[in-house]
Amino acid sequence: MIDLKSVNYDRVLRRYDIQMEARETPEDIAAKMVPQDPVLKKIAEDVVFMRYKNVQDDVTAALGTFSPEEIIDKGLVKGMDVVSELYGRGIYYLPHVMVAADAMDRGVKLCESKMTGAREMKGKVVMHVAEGDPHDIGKNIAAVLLKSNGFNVIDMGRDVAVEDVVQTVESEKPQLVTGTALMTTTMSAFPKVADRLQEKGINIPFICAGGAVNRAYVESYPMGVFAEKAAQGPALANKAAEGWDWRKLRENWDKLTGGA
Ligand code: B12
Repeated sequence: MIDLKSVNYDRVLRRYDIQMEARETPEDIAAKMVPQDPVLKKIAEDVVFMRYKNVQDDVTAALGTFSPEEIIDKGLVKGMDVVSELYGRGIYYLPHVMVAADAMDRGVKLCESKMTGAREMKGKVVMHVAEGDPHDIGKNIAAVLLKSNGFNVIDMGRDVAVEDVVQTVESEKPQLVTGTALMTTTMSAFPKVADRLQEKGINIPFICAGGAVNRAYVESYPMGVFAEKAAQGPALANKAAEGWDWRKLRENWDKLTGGA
């Protein structure tokens, strides 16, 4: 029997960091995660603190110094990373997340309109979010980066049925297909898509991303090539357009993506 009078509760609380977490405010957490550069920091904070009215002006000001791709990757996405952390800790709730996502979306759209990337099409990509999954923020960012890098993107949106993905790949004949899944209940759609495509004799790389999946899972079914960040998309897509198959992309994954 434990003698409860002899337990030092301060030590228990300290050990699990409960006291510290309870005291941390969104501002404290954001300060540790947002970029150091003052211009990018302001943009990340616009997303974290849902200042959607400021995003337009702050992104416009940043466009003088940073490329649209940098503003997305090092400012807007960093802000959304903080929002994810706050939501995960139960400090933010779904309404916060939705307003923050709207702020990010405004910034992404403005960046997209300023992108001057190569307009000559390198290849075609079919993108989707897994069946049953509504989380399309990351897929939308990846789509913007692929478009700005000269890919013709067929964006099927979110919650896309396995058979619809297969039919679209069959009719559009892309060099690459991508899937995003943030929920453990939806990631099992990926091996189904891969199996159905293989049954039809289609063997193109299938880039799979989103918080629910990791490299080991994605490489456990044919055609799967993992991506951790939207910014890794163009490097993988460039090679797929050059004719690399999914096995070669997997072998050279660290080199192409900078590891993860
Ligand atoms: C935003 C959000 C929502 C929004 C989604 C809005 C939208 N339009 O996307 C809303 C409010 C709608 C929502 C709803 C729900 N959500 Co939610 N949500 C989130 C949250 C907070 C952030 C996700 C996000 O956008 N992250 C930022 C983006 C940028 O990240 P990302 O998509 O992963 O993309 C990155 C990479 O994966 C990659 N990437 C993605 N796609 C692609 C594609 C290519 C080609 C490439 C190269 C790269 C790439 O690039 C991006 C970074 O550079 C997460 C928490 C978390 N920690 O992730 C929960 C989370 C995903 N949600 C969760 C849940 C459970 C739900 C709900 C079921 C909640 C509920 N009880 O109702 C509902 C869904 C109901 C339904 N079935 O319809 C869980 C999933 C748990 C699980 N493991 O299954 C999470 C993890 C929260 C949690 N900790 O419990 N959610």
